[in-house]
Amino acid sequence: MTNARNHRINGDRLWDSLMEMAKIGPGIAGGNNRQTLTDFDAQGRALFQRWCEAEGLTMAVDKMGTMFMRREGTDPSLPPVCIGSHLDTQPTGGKYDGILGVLAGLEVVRSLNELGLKTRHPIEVINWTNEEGARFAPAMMASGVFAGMQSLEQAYATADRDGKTVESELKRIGWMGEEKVGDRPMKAFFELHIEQGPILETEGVDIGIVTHGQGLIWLEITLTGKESHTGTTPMPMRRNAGLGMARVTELVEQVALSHAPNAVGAIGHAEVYPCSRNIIPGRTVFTCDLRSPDLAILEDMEAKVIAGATEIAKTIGLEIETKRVGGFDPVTFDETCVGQLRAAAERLGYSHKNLVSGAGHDACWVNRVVPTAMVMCPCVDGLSHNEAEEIHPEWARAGTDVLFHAVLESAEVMS
Ligand code: HGY
Ligand code: MN
Ligand code: MN
Repeated sequence: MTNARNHRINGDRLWDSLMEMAKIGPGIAGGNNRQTLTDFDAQGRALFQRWCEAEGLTMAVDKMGTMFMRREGTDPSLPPVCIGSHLDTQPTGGKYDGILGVLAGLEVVRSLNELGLKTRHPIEVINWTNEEGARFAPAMMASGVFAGMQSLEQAYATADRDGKTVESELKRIGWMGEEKVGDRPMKAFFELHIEQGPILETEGVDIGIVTHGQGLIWLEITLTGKESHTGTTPMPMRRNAGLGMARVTELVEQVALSHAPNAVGAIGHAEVYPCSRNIIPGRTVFTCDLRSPDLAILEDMEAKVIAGATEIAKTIGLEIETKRVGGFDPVTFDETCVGQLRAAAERLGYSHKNLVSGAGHDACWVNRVVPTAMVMCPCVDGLSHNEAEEIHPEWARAGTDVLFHAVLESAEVMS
């Protein structure tokens, strides 16, 4: 390790960039609504591209629109050390979920340039398309195609509620690249992300070293009953798909609690048809979000929800259809990369603890094809996927410092 031990990133510059990016795709309550492949997403991409090119980076874009912003190393034949996350947000998202990880990568490059440091390996800062999966399921879509978890054709054909497809929207905003997805060599991938949970803040710890990520299943259920008048249809004659959804919502809660504390479950996406005040819902479509760090528990939860929902449908006289629309097994991150992050936190004097990520991240998929690890910083009240999501500047600075030093190590900084 060279004397780079004293180098620090510029936390004020990072914070200014976060606030600048937050102006694009404003939400209605102080957060962001910069959903993937919208015009706001395109504006955010263009700003990120301008900032990177001002630092001398060159851009490559693959067929899923993922952006690879490259800083050459002294030996261009070596695979790059990559840093990244996502600039797309939830419809009622915060200013930091994903964005911190991308702009922290840019800050690492800005600091390298400012300090005049060279690295043997190239460095690439990545903005993965459609991490959130809110507009187009599943989540972590582009990194999933990159890791071979779904085909480009499947991703391209995915449509949003208005019937617009990933392919048509990528073309429309002008971000469909030429490069085959998954072709790019990488030495390692590091992602900085807010914790999106309460542990670090509650325990007063600066840094989370993410050793594992919990697994996820998105189980979409369609219940079909019969639309009829809410006033005239006698109760015993009703086939109420809305009632079915309500009972499955409670079922998911009970199944998750039966595996406490290593399981969580909820239904966040729900569509009621025809959604008229005086028509009994004939059809409901909703997604059960089931998670656990333990694969056996995850699969048991799915089985219990399917069995229970089938029973509920039978009792009410509904037809039921279930299908997985997303998911990934629990993740164990790469020991070498995890060690580099931990050593960086120690060298920099930041308190740190091991964490299991509760949320899914692009790193969870990339880890299947590239040595990968994550570092986390606290967030206020552990709140995320809410426009009130907040972090403190010093948390962003600490996380980016740790990322910076792990990258200096992995990319072999020259003295
Ligand atoms: O769903 C997740 O865990 C991530 O925020 N996309
Ligand atoms: Mn995220
Ligand atoms: Mn998110």
